Amino acid sequence: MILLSAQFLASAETKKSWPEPGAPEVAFCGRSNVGKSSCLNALANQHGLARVSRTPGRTRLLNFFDFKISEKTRSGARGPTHELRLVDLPGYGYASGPKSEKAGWGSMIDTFLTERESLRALVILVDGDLGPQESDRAMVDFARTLPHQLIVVATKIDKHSKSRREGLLQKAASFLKLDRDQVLGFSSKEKLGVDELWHTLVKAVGTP
Ligand SMILES: Nc1nc2c(ncn2[C@@H]2O[C@H](COP(=O)(O)OP(=O)(O)OP(=O)(O)O)[C@@H](O)[C@H]2O)c(=O)[nH]1
Ligand SMILES: [Mg+2]
Repeated sequence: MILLSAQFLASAETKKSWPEPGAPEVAFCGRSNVGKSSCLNALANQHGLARVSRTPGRTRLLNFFDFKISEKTRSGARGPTHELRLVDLPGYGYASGPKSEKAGWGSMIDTFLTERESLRALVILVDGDLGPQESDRAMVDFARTLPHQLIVVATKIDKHSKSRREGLLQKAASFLKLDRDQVLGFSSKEKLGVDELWHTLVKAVGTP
């Protein structure tokens, strides 16, 4: 894949403030601190597009980013171009913070996932170091009820030796009741899985 452009479009909280539908959208969801914003930055091949933090709960709004990407032909030339809008969501399962605010985030994510007409796919990121949690399994089960493509990304696999990664990904898939090939290993730190994820995203939104 050849990245042509990546830019921030808008932040939104309520349905009223969502940007007008444009390119097909992919929502990035997962527990706080799992590496959603870092994953978007890796896809954008830049550090500062989405805000990353060691403190969980950094992303508090829906953040929309517009991407243009071209496929690479066998000879390395530019193939068909795709436009995608990737949406960085606040994390679920953030333990601290006021209850009312937590409920607000939950409904902000829920409303977006169930009511956004231009949404085509859902990336659920799970911590490939820690392994998927009960909240991730619940999220995957919820995602199965939606009419969107589902992609699971296991982040931070750089924390494990190469020889252990395949076993971890198999375990994650079976815990989430998915086929092994539905789980992609990823590392923002070492830029592992970036091209594979791009191919999967383009396929999932099915743009010509
Ligand atoms: N080793 C390693 N650390 C990572 C990776 N991806 C993210 N991190 C670290 O994990 C922490 C959280 O990353 P974020 O990208 O901010 O996570 P997030 O899911 O967007 O978090 P919230 O916005 O709080 O929900 C940061 O300290 C990152 O540097 C990775 O692939 N490998
Ligand atoms: Mg974030």
